[in-house]
Amino acid sequence: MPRILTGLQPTGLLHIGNYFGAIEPMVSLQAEGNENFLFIVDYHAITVPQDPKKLREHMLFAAAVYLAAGIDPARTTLFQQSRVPAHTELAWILDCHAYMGEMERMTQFKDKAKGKGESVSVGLFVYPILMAADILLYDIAAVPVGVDQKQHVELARDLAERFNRLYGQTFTVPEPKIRARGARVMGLDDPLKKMSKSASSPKNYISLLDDEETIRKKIMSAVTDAGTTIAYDEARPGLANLLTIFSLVTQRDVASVEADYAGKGYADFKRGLAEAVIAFLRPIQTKIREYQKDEIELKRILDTGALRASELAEQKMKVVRERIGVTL
Ligand code: ATP
Ligand code: LTN
Repeated sequence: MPRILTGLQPTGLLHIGNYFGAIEPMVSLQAEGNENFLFIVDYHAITVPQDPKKLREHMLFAAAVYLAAGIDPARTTLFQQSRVPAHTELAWILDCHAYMGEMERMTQFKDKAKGKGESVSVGLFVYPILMAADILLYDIAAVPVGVDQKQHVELARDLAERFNRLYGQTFTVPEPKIRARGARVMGLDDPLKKMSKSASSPKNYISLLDDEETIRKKIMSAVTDAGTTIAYDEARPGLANLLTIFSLVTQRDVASVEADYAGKGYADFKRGLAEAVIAFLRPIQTKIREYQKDEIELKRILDTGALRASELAEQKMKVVRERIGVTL
């Protein structure tokens, strides 16, 4: 059975880009009889300053969101990264096999370090190596991620191949799995950049928890171009993004959405989109709240996941320790 894994950072905010880029693909892959792993990357989150109390809350929120989205703990090992110490142990071993040159090419680090000067953490720099460890521990075939994470999965492939060459076959070489539509939902206020929770304005994104009025306001003020027809065109990135979102939330083809709005203008289209997004999010929001009420159950699910992940990770670490020569 092919193994699939992805991780998301525990932040208090998850947006529809995260949902369509990473969460929903995990839910559909679960239905195809794969062996799924979904984990909350708390040790990645601390590469930037975190308030400990909030981090804890965000972790439980993340777990509630995954369950609300349809992750079934019986079919997906759902766990917290820090509960499986093998992640950081393997990361150290991989640190010693990664090159400064290849790390300096990581575009996300360059983006995130911008403006931080000397005070950027070393953790942020080696972040992609911890991610490689996350993946390589479990013999993962495919990693569903948004486009922005493709370079990191490629680093994991390079490190796996390097290690296998040096020490003999140890790691499965993973493939990034990037969906055709939804892997790069763009910002509502700037359709040339991806929707991002660290955007300077909340108008950039639709949070999974936004209320109806907020969703309407954000969509009505989304940036579009001067054209008048509702037709998908890459040269009109604002409209193309809104059409993509419409199609994602309604599970309809872009062409059929266009057909509904033939002869109509932006105002009608945006109103329709806002209602479609609201209808899509409503049941998810209700479920998130329900799961959030039962902290004990959330913790129980994460405990079970950690136990299963630890067993597999420890088996792999035994081989790795032997291969590098530290086992007596
Ligand atoms: P930030 O933009 O602040 O770095 P983020 O929104 O990218 O944060 P992450 O925790 O880094 O959040 O990403 C979680 C997952 O969501 C990753 O798989 C990522 O590729 C995916 N993702 C993030 N933004 C988008 C987007 N706009 N469209 C599609 N997928 C996305
Ligand atoms: N770097 C990813 C989160 C992440 C991840 C992983 C994704 C950490 N470890 C392993 C897939 C597989 C991010 O920022 N979204």
